[in-house]
Amino acid sequence: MNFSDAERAAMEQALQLARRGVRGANPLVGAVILDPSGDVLATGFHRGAGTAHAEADALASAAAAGIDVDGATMVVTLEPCNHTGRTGPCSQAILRSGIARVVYAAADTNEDAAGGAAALTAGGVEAGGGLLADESRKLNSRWAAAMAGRRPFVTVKTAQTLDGRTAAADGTSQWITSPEARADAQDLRRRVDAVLAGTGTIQADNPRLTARNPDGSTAEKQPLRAVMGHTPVPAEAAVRGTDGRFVQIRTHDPAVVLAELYAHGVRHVMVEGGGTVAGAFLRAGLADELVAYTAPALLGAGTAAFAGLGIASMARIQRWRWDPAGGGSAVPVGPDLRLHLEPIPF
Ligand code: AOF
Ligand code: ZN
Repeated sequence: MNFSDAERAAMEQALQLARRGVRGANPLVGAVILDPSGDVLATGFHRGAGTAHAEADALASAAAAGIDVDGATMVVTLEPCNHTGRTGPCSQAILRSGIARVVYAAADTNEDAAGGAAALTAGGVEAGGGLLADESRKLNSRWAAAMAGRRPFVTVKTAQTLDGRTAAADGTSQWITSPEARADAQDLRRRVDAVLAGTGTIQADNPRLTARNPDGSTAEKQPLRAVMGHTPVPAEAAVRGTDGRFVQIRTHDPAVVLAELYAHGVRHVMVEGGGTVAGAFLRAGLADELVAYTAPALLGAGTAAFAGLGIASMARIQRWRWDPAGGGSAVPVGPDLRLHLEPIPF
């Protein structure tokens, strides 16, 4: 398929829009609708798992503005999906809309969602991909790796002092970060499918691992609460809860944990502690992003946030880089900083 200059410019714009979404179980996707002369009619982007897809968002904003998209072109950074997941298939929404042509960047490699381009073509819409495909793939490389590996996307989250401690030497850890930072972390819990901790954290802190609303009430959507490790979780442990959304996976191998969670339908897991479990995911190369709430406070001793990583020599140091997408690389939250990092592929 040949692409016009207007479509190329629209794809650049769609990639910028995509970056406004929140990283996680879903790819970052942006969409721009052009009229036949190449003028922008409407734009949209995907805000994160569970919300409207970019195409549906763009169609909705056109409809809200009373704009007719009959005969228009949809420029989108990912092949439109063809499945009913948390929302309906974009391929069908586009067919219903009267859009005449769809230009996308990268193909959708999620086997559940694939087939959108073929469905559009079969429905009489001209559809073709490959425009700025590398840029789109780069934006979603970690999502694509999780998809290809049939495993959940992994966010490792810590709440630490400036010197990387998650608890003092006597075991106390409440509270290193501010109420604002803790509320922000609850926002993450409400977005993921599962929250994971090790048996050591369960014994030390007896956490609930539930998602709470800003007012402290229990959130409507609860993540699966998962514990990894061999030590049995006591019958009275808070993490067991009463809703049946609890699993203990008796292994120390992050890959086994992810396979098990994927089989439970989990597509995004947040690893929340402690240092042994976080370190194990980093060592295995199975951490897709790092969210480190960092308080301007020092302990000089105590539990290290990534103790399990245990690298002894500079030659083997694990370097990360700032991730500007998904809410910014360093964002003040109350008196603390939320640092957002991505792994450098090795
Ligand atoms: C699109 N446009 O903006 C996105 C797509 O659970 P769901 O319903 O949100 O579906 C998630 C899958 O849909 C995701 O894994 C990917 O294959 C596709 N994401 N597709 O057409 C979008 N975010
Ligand atoms: Zn879709």
